[in-house]
Amino acid sequence: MLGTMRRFPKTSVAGAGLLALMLAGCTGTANGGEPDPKPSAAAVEQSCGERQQAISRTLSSGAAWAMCWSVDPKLGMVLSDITFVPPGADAIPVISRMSLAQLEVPYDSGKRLTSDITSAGFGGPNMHTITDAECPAERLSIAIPNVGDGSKFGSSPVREVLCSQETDSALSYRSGDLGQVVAKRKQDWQLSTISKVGWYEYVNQVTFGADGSIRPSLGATGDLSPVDYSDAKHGWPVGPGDHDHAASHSHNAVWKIDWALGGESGQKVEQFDAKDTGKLGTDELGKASPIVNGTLTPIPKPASARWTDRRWWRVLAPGKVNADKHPISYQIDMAKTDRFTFVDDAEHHGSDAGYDVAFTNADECQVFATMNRGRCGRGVPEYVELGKDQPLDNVVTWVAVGYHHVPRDEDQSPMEMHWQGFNLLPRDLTSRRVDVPQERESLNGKPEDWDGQMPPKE
Ligand SMILES: [Cu+2]
Repeated sequence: MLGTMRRFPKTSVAGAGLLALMLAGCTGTANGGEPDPKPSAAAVEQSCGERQQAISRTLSSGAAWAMCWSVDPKLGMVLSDITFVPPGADAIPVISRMSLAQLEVPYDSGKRLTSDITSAGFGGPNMHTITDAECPAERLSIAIPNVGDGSKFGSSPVREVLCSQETDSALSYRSGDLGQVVAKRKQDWQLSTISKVGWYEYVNQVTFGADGSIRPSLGATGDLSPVDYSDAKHGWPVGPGDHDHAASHSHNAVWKIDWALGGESGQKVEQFDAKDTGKLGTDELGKASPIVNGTLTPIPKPASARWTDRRWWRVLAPGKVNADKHPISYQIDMAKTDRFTFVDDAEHHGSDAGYDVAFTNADECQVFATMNRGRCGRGVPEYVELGKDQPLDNVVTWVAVGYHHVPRDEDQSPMEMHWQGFNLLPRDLTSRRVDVPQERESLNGKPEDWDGQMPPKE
């Protein structure tokens, strides 16, 4: 299944060079040209730094993912130099580094607040060894220091902590037009670790799709806090009768994504909105449907933003285009979120300091979403404020996703896993889907002659 093995250094310069090669020569492969029913991406093995390990996987589309993984005492699983390789094309650097950046858990009773990344940490002893029971797939080992980063005290036993699993991910496409059904299922590649903080056990997972999509997500299981019981207004009865109200609480998470699209810098950010005007159309087909106006608004400097219906953002590399001459980009799609403002942000910047996404320029000192140390700012609102006069160039995206957990009887015991996360979707990374079936080789844009079924006339 694997093609030729290629190595390239992790420097962005080399990555950008390969990307340029891909863009110059991609028209004959992934983006139209010679029919290749089962294209296979060249396997790329990343050259990773100290305390990092290279991993890669070729999926059902023939595309491959390659990256380095490591475990930070506080951040837990860190993925870096994430590269996507469409079948038959060269590697596209996508993300320099991504991880969780904070998890704050405020209880509705007002009696408990934890900042699980900065106070406890997802790495070190809190990152638990996994077995066949949690991960009946490939389990990868790495040295996990018992104390801090292991450089001064304690030992660093090598333990199996990373679950690397390919999963069936349902239907990729089906189309019965043009006289022949083409259909294909797809695979995902899931990387996950388990960290125990207090009574909760968190699954920190990133899912890489065969289509180039990336889904960071956080799952919570374990047990309800045995010391956080409240009343009907602030909890839910989980024992017999109207007693034992387990306190409701929020799992408020922020992820940090440092982009590598088109190289380390030269990236831009745009916000898409589609406004329903409520007015009916007036074209030759008649007044069929309300006009919805789509707009792209540049976000030129560090800023935070709120999500609303039909809104998404994208990070693009204006200097790098696909074979259709569209700039390559990734779309940030918010999924379900219980919007929040970190308690730490509210205390320092007021109750309206919350955000769903924020965009800043990369700064190695800006590690955590709150409780950050150093002169670069305490948290995301300060990063935005401090950098607001510098044009966005080496873009970092902070994505906030909250989950308000009202306990239920089924949470005992153990608690059924609940999930929160968001999606990163390739937008024009390639000029067409990465695995065009042979039957659709000639289709890119508005068909000149469409032999298939047309929609019924009203
Ligand atoms: Cu919970």
